[in-house]
Amino acid sequence: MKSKVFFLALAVVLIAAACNKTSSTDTSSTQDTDTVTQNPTPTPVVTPSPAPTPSPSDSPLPSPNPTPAPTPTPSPVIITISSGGYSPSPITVKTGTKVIFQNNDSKGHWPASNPHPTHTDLPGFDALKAIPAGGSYSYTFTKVGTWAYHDHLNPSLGGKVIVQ
Ligand SMILES: [Cu+2]
Repeated sequence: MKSKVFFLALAVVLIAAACNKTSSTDTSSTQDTDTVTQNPTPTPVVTPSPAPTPSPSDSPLPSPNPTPAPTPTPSPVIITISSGGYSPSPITVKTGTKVIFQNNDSKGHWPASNPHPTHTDLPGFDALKAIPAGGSYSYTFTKVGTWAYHDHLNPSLGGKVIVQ
């Protein structure tokens, strides 16, 4: 460390000394030019201004808020099916929520969108077959609305999912 600092200081001193030498010689040479009073060149300095590149940062701009709304995927919701029906109901969920219909009954159940028997209110919301005892069917609600459903095997049972 100390030797480095020493050499740095030495270099500075040497450079300073060199500058002094050249500057002293310069003063003598500039005096010579004084005698040449002719001025034959009428300043042809046109200055071509070679800087026509106006801000190359126009095209980039690649980040105009590329992340619009984090929208954290909501956690799944479980609706249990028993001999008494579907519970809880009605239930309110956020868009994109996966609803799992868990059949805890000893018989099969078939949740499907209203109306019975066409199931056309919310196409796709239809187990398409009976969920066996202990089985489950899941549907992800992506459409805002109030979606009534029924048990296709026992249309008096059913419920309602409110998607916000
Ligand atoms: Cu039906």
